[in-house]
Amino acid sequence: MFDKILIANRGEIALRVIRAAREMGVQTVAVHSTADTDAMHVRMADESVCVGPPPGSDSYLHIPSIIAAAEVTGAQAIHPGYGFLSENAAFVQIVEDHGITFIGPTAEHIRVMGDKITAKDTMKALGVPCVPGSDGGVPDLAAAKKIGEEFGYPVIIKATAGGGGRGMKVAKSEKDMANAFQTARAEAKAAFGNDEVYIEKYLTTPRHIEIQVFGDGKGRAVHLGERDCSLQRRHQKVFEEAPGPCITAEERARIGKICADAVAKINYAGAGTIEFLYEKGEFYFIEMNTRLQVEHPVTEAIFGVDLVREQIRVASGLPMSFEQDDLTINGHSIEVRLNAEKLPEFAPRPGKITAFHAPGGLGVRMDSALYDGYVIPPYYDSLIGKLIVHGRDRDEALARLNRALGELIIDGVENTVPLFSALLQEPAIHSGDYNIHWLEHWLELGKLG
Ligand code: MV4
Repeated sequence: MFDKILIANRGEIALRVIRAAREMGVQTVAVHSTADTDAMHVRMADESVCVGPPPGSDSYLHIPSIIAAAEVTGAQAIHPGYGFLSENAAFVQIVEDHGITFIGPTAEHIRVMGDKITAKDTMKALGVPCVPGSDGGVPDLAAAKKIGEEFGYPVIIKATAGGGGRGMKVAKSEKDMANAFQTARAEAKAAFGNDEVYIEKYLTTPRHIEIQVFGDGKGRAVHLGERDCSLQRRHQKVFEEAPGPCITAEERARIGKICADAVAKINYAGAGTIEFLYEKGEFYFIEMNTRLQVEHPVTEAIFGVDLVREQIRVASGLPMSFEQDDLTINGHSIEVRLNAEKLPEFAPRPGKITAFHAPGGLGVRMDSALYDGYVIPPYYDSLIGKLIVHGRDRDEALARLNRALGELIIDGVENTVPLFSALLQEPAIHSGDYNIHWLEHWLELGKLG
């Protein structure tokens, strides 16, 4: 096991990693920008290093400073959290070249899954069901129209270098194709410096279901069921749950085994998430995320495992502490994302927290780096915390969420708490009958004003 690791991140996820490391007897090094001198992750780590000025590109994303911080503190490994450098294959390569262990998959696995066509080809070859569409890149408009005819409209044009919803265009019919195709290409070129696109049949009302996988890097892997993350706004998840309200035990076992077998076959190491669209009882692979995800706690809650502890174990060469047969689901868990944003526009609102009180009690977990008097800087993501509840069943989890939101106090900055209070009044939330478009429709109806 490592003696000391560095956490190349901030906020709640830095705390999350520090907590796991401390329980394992592993020393921690925080890095921080000059805007984060008073941040909780700096206080909670055993040591800290200032890595640069406030903008992420000059600090949390500045590879030479992060490597230097690991070298001067003698950290043997780096945990990237999510975002920032977590899916940067070049960073992983540099870390390893300096004799430091990256707590996560190999640079090659990150590279393969970062290119969305290569990711899909790889998954398809491994037996994972994919959305029907072009085999690889679509070179020109004529080829695009051929795909539209072959698979039938609507189709969606996606950037190979994209992901997470960036650089996508829907063509409803052949009339739309010229415009959609050229726009998708131009936007891909501008955003990623790569205009390669691929085309898929557009699924109109799917749910977003993602499978948590975990590999030891030596050919063993397990799955930890699914999360339903269909409640999103502009590709930002706001409410996530596990298990999925619409997924049966048989479906879970089947798609879970397909995913675990796939990542076992490629010797995948650590935590990964295989994203699917789910419609009419079928799963369609869209992307794989090669990192720990924001919403990992709902999986931890129902399986009773510590995914960060497992990441650190596997990175240090130890085996995972469970096998597939050890993993059984207990109850239901829901996470809501607390963002410092003004509703109904979701406009970022940095500023000073004048009062903070975290809810507690049975089945309540609050992952947040907030404290009384903390000043949220304007430079980073607006996520200020995650409230995770766990109940014996979905109804109990929803009741517990309602109760915990009532106890929570975040004064001084506008935040997304009122969104969840309003959602808890909605029959569709209680029945679980929603898809990826439900939240945006609901917001358009002016439910938040
Ligand atoms: C799709 C789709 C419909 N059909 N692909 C958006 C994020 C990116 N990971 C993939 N996305 C989608 N891909 C096909 N073939 C609809 C979406 C999509 C979506 C997916 C998950 C969650 C929310 C979404 C919101 C709009 C569109």
